[in-house]
Order: sequence, then structure tokens, then C-alpha cells
Amino acid sequence: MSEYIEKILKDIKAKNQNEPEFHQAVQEVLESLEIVLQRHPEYRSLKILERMVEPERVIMFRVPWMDDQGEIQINRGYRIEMNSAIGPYKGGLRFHPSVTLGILKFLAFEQVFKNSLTTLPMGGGKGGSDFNTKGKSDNEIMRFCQSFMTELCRHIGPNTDVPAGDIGVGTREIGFLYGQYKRIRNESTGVLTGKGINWGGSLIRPEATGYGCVYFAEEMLKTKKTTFDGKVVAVSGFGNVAWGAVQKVNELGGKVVTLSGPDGYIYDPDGVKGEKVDYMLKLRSSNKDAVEDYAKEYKVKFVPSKKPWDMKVDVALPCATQNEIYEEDAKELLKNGCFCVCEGANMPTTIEAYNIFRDAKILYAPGKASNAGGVATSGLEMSQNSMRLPWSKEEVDRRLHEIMIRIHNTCITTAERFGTPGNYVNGANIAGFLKVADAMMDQGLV
Ligand code: NDP
Ligand code: 2IT
Repeated sequence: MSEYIEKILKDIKAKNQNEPEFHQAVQEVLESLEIVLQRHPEYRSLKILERMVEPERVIMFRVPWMDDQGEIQINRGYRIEMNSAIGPYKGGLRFHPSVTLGILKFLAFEQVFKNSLTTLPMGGGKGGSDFNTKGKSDNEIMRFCQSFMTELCRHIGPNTDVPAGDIGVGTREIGFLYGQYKRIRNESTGVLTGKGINWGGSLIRPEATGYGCVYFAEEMLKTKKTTFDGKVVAVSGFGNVAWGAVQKVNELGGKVVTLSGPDGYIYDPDGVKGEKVDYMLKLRSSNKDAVEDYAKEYKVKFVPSKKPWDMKVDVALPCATQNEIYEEDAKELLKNGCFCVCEGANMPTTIEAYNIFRDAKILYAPGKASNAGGVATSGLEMSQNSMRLPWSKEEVDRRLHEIMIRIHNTCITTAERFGTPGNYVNGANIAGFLKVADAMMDQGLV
């Protein structure tokens, strides 16, 4: 690592204490950018990196709400407006008890590069709350969402900042948030994406992240002259992204043998297919935080407190959350014959685990490239909202597929151009960076 990059990292750690996920995300990107800075000293003299690691704006607010027992509860709400160089801030909202400022800053930082890769005009942002949806009634969730939006609505707008879903935020939550925005602002606009299909949403948005991830993995497999047909696949998580990924793997002839939750993982040697895929939706809406019920329902093996990385598989699609593949897991995956890891989640792989994959020269794609299909389809929802014309399922899916192929090719050509052929991490970080950096330079001291 160059002295310059080391100094930036040191300063970030000193200035943003107790935000290890943010440090991790920044370190991964900066390491990829060394070679860019050697070729383009202007980014250094104009302090582009120092500017990019500082959010344009951070909003932090109180969210008071009343539970079903009539007791007052207080949560903390956030919106990180990271970078608007190429378009309005865009990125999801996460409701999960593990949410902190540092987690949302890592996600907002990743989002800037991801959105740049989609080729659509979207800046980067992220928000959310430490609110736990688990065990809450619909009414409690509604009251929470209404209170959250009562503050957030001052800061967002269809041309300013356009939130969407993430962990713990699906169509139900987006509905409550959208309803409240409309009551306060008296405007029907595309201020949120992931909306219901009858009130401005886009077809394919619910499936988009998972589909996009598998489209990306399909391109990766093509570089090794192979396909999903007959491949055995490990998926982690059982939420929105995992659900879309499982559907598309099945469609392409692969077999998904695992799903996981915070409680452990299930192993289904016949494959998660048919009605079992619909059962995933039930699991998610049960608000129970557990995947074990799947094992009971379909009489398959449940492995408590473990991640699904110790099974014999060809492909792994981590789709649950950050830092779920550690160094030992990476070694285990390699030992079991896995040769393609394509991230549906954001930053599921630690830097040490990534180094193992890189050194083994297996196919490995970082989430900011391979899970960009979700936000790309959000961008397509924004286009449809602006035109006030909905597209068919086929039209949206075709555009999503094209975007994923384009992102894949951009990663490949950029990695090659900067001397590290086959390295999707460098390809994604460098290509994502160049567009945003050049836009910032064009716009003066922003
Ligand atoms: P969901 O809430 O639908 O599902 C998340 C899954 O991960 C659930 O199975 C959840 O279980 C599990 N999970 C959440 N937190 C933890 C934790 N701390 N430890 C273990 N398991 C956990 O979210 P999504 O499917 O939307 O998101 C999954 C990942 O994909 C995240 O990394 C997200 O940032 C990323 N992503 C999402 C996009 C989208 O459009 N939705 C787009 C791009 C990326 P439980 O809820 O029971 O805790
Ligand atoms: O991480 C992500 O890209 C998302 N959660 C989707 C963001 C969006 O605006 O659709």
C-alpha cells in the first residue's frame, strides 16, 4: 500500500472511530485505486479520494412511535447522502437492530460505485434505523414508518434523494412510508422505489437483485465456457435477494441446496424449487428471524448456528448480510470445490477471505457489481415514473439483463486495462470510481 493511501486510511480511522465496516469498505476500494492514481496524479492533487470518503451530508434523527401496549418507543433514524456527482442520491433503507452510523456509511459508500456502474444517472445514499421489525404487528410497523417519514420527508424528493428497500424494508414498509410522504407533501412522485405495482412500482423490481446477481454469475461462468446447467449452488439468507436468486438459478438449470438465517442453515439435497420457493416468502413475512421452519416443513437437515459454506457446491451466492464469509469459510468453500462466488449481499466477504479467493484465482464478484441489478431496476422504476408509463415485465427484465451484461463487461475490460485481468474487484472499483471522479472534477470544488 502506498504511503498516500495509508495516510488516508489512517485519517479515516481516526476521524470515524468505531465504524469498522466503513473502514473495511473504504480500504477495499482504495487498494484497487493505487494504480489509477499512478496513472492519473490529478485525482490526487485535487483530493478526490479525500472528498469521496466524506459524506456530502449526514442526517440523524429521533423516531418516536407508540407500540400496541400504548408505550412510547424511541429509535434512531439516519440518511447518509454520500455523493450526488452523477445524479440524485439513491439507495435503500435498512431497518435492523444492528444498524449503526458506520454500517450505513459503508453501505452508502459502496452505493456510490455501484450506482455509477449501472450506467444510470444516480448518486449514492443509504439510510435506515435500528428498529427491529421482528415480532412487531403491522400497526406498529405502520406507526414507526409514519414517524420515520415525518422527519425524512424534509430531506428527500424525486430529484434530490430517492430511498428504496434493503434488509427489513420491503413493499409493506415502502407502502407505509410512501403514504405518509404523500399526505405531508401532497405530491404523487417517484420519491421512493420498490413501490407496489398498483401505485407506481415497477414489474421485476422485487426479483431484480437476485435475478441480476445470477445474470452476472452466468456471465462469469461463460468466461470459463460453462453454464448454470447442472451446477450445485449454495445460497445464504432467505430474504428478498435470496428469493430472486433461487428462482433464476432454477430457471437456468442449477440446483440450490442451502438457505440460511441468523439461526443456522438448511440443506435440501433435492433443491429449493417449486412451492418451496414460495415458502421462502412465507418465512420472510413470518417476522420470526429463522430458517429452521423450512427444515421442519420439508423434512430436510437443519444445521444450527452455522453458515452454509461447508457443503460441496460449484457456486456460492451469499445473499444475507455483510461479513458472512470469513477466511476459514473461504478455505472451506475452496476445499469443497466451489469455483465461483458471486455476491448478492453487500460486502458479505471479509478482506482476508477475498485475498484467499484472489490468490486461488477463482471467479469472485463483489456485490457492488453483481448486486447492482436491484438499484438498476430502481432506476428503471424512476424512468417509468417520470414518463408516467409502465413497462412490461419482459421490457424491464430485458433492460436489467442488458445492464448486468454491460457491468460484467465493464469489470472485465477495466481490470484488464489496469493490469489485473480477471480481477472483478479492481474492475468494479476502478470503473465505478472513474465516472464519479471525473464528474466531480467537471463540477468544480464539490
Ligand atoms: P431481507 O430483509 O429480505 O433479507 C435479509 C436476510 O438476511 C434475511 O434472511 C435476514 O434474516 C438475514 N439477516 C439480516 N441481518 C442478519 C444478520 N445480522 N445476521 C444474519 N442474518 C441476517 O433483505 P434483502 O434480501 O433485501 O437484503 C439482503 C442483502 O442484500 C443485504 O446485504 C442487502 O444490503 C443486499 N442488497 C439488497 C438489495 C435489495 O434491493 N433489497 C439490493 C442490493 C443488495 P432476518 O431478517 O430474519 O434477520
Ligand atoms: O443495496 C442496494 O443496492 C439496495 N438496497 C437497493 C437500493 C435501491 O435504491 O434500489
